[in-house]
Amino acid sequence: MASSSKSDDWLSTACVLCSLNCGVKVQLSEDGREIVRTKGDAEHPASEGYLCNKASRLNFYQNREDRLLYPMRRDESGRYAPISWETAVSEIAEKLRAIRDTHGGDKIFYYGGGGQGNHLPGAYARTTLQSLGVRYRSNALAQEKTGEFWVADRMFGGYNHGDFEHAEVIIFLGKNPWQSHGFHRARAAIRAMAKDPQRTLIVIDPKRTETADLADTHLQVKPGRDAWLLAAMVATIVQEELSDEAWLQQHARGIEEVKDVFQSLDISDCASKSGIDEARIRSTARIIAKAESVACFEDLGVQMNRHSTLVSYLQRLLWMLGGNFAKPGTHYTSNGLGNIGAGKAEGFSPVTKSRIIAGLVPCNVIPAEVTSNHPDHFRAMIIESGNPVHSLPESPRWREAMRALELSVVIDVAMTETAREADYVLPATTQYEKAEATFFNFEFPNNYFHVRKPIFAAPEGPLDEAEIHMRVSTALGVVPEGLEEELYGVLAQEGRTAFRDLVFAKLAEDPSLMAIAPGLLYRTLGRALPEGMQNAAALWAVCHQHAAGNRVSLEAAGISGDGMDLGDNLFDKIISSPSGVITSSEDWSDIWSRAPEGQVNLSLTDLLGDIATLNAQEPKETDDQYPFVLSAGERRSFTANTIIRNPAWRKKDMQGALYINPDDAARLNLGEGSSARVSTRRGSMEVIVALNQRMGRGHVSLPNGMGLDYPDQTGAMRQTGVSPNELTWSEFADEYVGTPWHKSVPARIEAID
Ligand SMILES: Nc1nc2c(c(=O)[nH]1)N[C@H]1C(S)=C(S)[C@@H](COP(=O)(O)OP(=O)(O)OC[C@H]3O[C@@H](n4cnc5c(=O)[nH]c(N)nc54)[C@H](O)[C@@H]3O)O[C@H]1N2
Ligand SMILES: Nc1nc2c(c(=O)[nH]1)N[C@H]1C(S)=C(S)[C@@H](COP(=O)(O)OP(=O)(O)OC[C@H]3O[C@@H](n4cnc5c(=O)[nH]c(N)nc54)[C@H](O)[C@@H]3O)O[C@H]1N2
Ligand code: SF4
Ligand SMILES: [Mo]
Repeated sequence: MASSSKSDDWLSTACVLCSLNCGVKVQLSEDGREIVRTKGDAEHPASEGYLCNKASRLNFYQNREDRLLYPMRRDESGRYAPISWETAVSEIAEKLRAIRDTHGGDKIFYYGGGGQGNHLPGAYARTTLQSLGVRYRSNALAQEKTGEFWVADRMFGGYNHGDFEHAEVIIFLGKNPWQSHGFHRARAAIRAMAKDPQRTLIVIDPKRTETADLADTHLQVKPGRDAWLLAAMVATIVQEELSDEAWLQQHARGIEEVKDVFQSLDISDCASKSGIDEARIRSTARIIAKAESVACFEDLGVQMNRHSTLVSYLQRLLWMLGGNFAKPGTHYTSNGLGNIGAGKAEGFSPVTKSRIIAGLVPCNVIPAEVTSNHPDHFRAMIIESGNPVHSLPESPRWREAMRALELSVVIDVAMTETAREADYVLPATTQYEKAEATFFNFEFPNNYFHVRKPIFAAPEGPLDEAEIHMRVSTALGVVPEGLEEELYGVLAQEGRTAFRDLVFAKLAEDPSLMAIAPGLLYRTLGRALPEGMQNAAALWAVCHQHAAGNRVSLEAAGISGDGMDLGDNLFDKIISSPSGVITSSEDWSDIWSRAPEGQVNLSLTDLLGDIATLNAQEPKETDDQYPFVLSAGERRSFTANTIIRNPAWRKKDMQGALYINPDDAARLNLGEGSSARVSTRRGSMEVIVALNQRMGRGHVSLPNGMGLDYPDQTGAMRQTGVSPNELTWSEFADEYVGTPWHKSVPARIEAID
């Protein structure tokens, strides 16, 4: 890394290593090619200057030996060779058209929509997808959050978040925010919770995490047994009559059905199955029931685990019985641009008939939707900003599915594990070479949006995803000739209002143009935006859509305008605010307008039916052959999915060790740094062992995002650590939404001499 900086200029951007996208200020090297200094951006409305340890390593994302610079095509021998954009686009369009014409556009599957920092490609992909009549799509949300989205949507009419900063009782359920964040300024906020004697921090996790170290109560549940623990807590509140009846009468419906089920639950049976003492469960439930305010965060420890959708429901009942919704310090649904987390169930996938939530096919069934002989199986796949061969369950089966496709196209910045199985690989500009943004904004009462300017010029070769999609659509013949020039001409000569009138008139005349609208905006409005901001053009449409239904919250945030000027003013405000801007200001009472019929719906009958069976179920995660529970894919201080591939970015845990309790290790003759074999029903991998007192006996963990190839000094590919999904399998998943049970995989550990 170069050491001298270009100047004293601090450029505003955002960290792209987790969903929070904290505001970052960076200084570049004199040649303008490297990030040499980073600091938190105090002007950012949500992160307010905060950064975690990872942001200082962002240069490893931008500057990489494995950067894709040319479109690549796989030849018969399996090797990849560079081809021109013209060849790539025309061949891909030709093949897509043939599949659509012979089998239908619904046989072309899209996996993408953005990773942790880039959701604009998701908007531009519509240009290709709607041109082809693509119907089915998915992304990583459908292997973690769809169960939670679905439950939240049925109960509250939207995805809910907690007001952790102001809650009296904070619950982290299968969540280690010390390492994984998930809400803004997490480490600072957790420290403040721990220090304040008026507040109670409860952590539910089989592992003694860094977050648990700071907790008042750590419930070390047996891995995979959260359903029993939570059911026992809810039953305590019901049976001891601790719920807030007056509030529930006013704001909720279905309480009687809920009480009926929990009234007859055997709490001591649930307690013994969960591994937590009944008296402790009862006393913790009383603290939660009696608190002025409670906020809870569930994450992968339960979402990628047994009973995951049920647990998403149970934890909500736990705090709902105390009325912890739509009040400061409790939970809310937020109002943001875009609508990530709108978890409606919308039909089923064509082959396996799996439930589609939020428009996303469950990730675990995608390979089966490809390799089947069913007439409706997927025949082509476009994958963008995702690395599913590595990140989804059962990598071997994914590789097989990729090779079974008639056409596979990957759009990425690097030659990933997924790219290496594709027919064509198209190089995209990085998130620091184009204007970018995410829709992961869940703040309340003030919500914000942040568009970042690029900080680097793109090298020759890679293109913005918007340009790629527009070229493919043009080759598909769906872009009317002359339209782009006509629109741009009006914009350049007559200005934005005339442009807007013309755009909406054209759309009214021919609604099929909606399909290519994002790409057209990129090519027209984008060209007229301030330098570097072209990729933000699609947001203009998003702003108009948002403005149409949110005048009050926009005006309260200081954004106004007559009629349709409101959308333009919102857009202009966003693109001229380098550190982000508040786009919504609401009151707690506004939350009720989003709730179904103005009330919370407590009674989800399918899940209540499951609760009634908990006493009859005998949980058993392990057996003689696989006696350990493996948590496959833990967040650690230097993991960030597969966003950075160079192993040198890590300052600790370079190999991504298997964490194991020292007593277990001794029994297996394993010492610090020794090699072991981890085997599951699906596969077997060699790992390096690290003794770790935080792990309970019988519980081991492997980090997330490891096992990536990266060239060493000689250019030879080297793999660091192991990829957890060589060990997982597709069917080991939630019955409602297919979220995989990665956090309780039965495993065997053996020493290697
Ligand atoms: N450093 C870092 N931060 C990240 C990421 C990253 O890769 N690295 N990725 C981001 C992404 S995409 C996500 S989705 C989030 C995920 O963030 P988290 O969900 O917090 O991350 P994990 O470490 O996967 O799992 C959380 C906890 O679940 C616990 N757990 C395991 N089994 C059980 C169980 O049976 N019951 C309970 N109650 N807990 C259990 C684990 O011990 C662990 O402490 O992190 C985000 N932040
Ligand atoms: N066993 C196990 N598996 C897991 C998990 C686990 O806990 N255990 N965690 C899961 C979770 S929660 C998640 S969210 C997923 C994440 O898995 P994925 O959704 O596959 O996401 P990333 O690893 O973030 O991959 C993002 C891809 O985008 C590429 N990229 C970066 N910038 C750009 C850009 O500007 N344009 C384009 N086109 N591409 C870009 C990166 O190179 C990378 O290939 O992993 C999941 N997999
Ligand atoms: S919490 Fe850390 S990794 Fe996440 S965006 Fe902020 S600085 Fe980046
Ligand atoms: Mo995730």
